[in-house]
Amino acid sequence: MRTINVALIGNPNCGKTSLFNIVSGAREHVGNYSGVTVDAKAGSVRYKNYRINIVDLPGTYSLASYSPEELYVRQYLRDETPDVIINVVDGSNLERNLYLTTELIDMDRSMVIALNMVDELERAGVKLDCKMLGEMIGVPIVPIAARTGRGINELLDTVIRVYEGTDPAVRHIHVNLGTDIEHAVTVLKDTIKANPHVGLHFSPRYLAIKLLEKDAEVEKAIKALPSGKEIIDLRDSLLAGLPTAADDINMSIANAKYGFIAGALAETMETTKKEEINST
Ligand code: GDP
Ligand code: K
Ligand code: MG
Repeated sequence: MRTINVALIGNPNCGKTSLFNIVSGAREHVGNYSGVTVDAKAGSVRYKNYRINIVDLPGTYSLASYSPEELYVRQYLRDETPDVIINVVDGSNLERNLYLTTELIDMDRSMVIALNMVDELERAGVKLDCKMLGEMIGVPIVPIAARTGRGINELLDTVIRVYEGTDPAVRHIHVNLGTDIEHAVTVLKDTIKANPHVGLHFSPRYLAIKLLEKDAEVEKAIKALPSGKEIIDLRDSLLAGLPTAADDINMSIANAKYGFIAGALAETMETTKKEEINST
């Protein structure tokens, strides 16, 4: 039997633990995230010809290095390199949840989106074309309701297809960050790629974006490498050459990502019961 190591990644309260419990048969606490314990719970399930090991990671809104949860998840992705990420998103709060997705896309990892709480979407009269949205962002999207177990087999089937490299929705895309920033990302990315000391845990594009965002942890790691200081100097001169003030670049990157999400949702999401929602 082959083994697939899967990590659940998503915002707090998107239903990761509910999904973990229903897949692995565990009975971990479900509810509002306390934000106190930062750890991972591991479980396992036999499905078809596979043993699927599954890890429930702390909830996080982004993969910056500001909170202990963010650092923990990022460290996990660096050190444990799961075969497939299940990015759990709360379907009733897509715009916000998909921000983390754009950061995972930067990382270029094997990934499936579990679009959770479809029951709530349906109750609100929201129609989402998961297939089209998945094709637009290059990640297969499976609608689920973790609380009831709806869609779980389809989710596991998709994990297997992504692992085996046979899912038709998988495609590597770039969220376009605008001409100026894209130019800086490309120059920095190529320099990172050319440095043989940079490890392969994270994609060069992800590292380039994090350096432009002045991510303290990534900066420290790159600086410690042979010729790493040259990469940081290049980053500084690229930032100085941008029309955007260095302090505003994080905002520009975030805006570009939110713009991408809004555009994708505008084409794939439809609210059919507007009146009803407004009158309740
Ligand atoms: P986590 O913080 O990501 O681990 O999320 P939890 O699994 O603890 O779930 C957060 C809340 O969402 C709990 O109240 C769950 O009962 C609820 N929840 C989880 N899955 C679903 C679902 O499919 N539908 C609905 N309506 N609620 C859900
Ligand atoms: K809820
Ligand atoms: Mg949880």
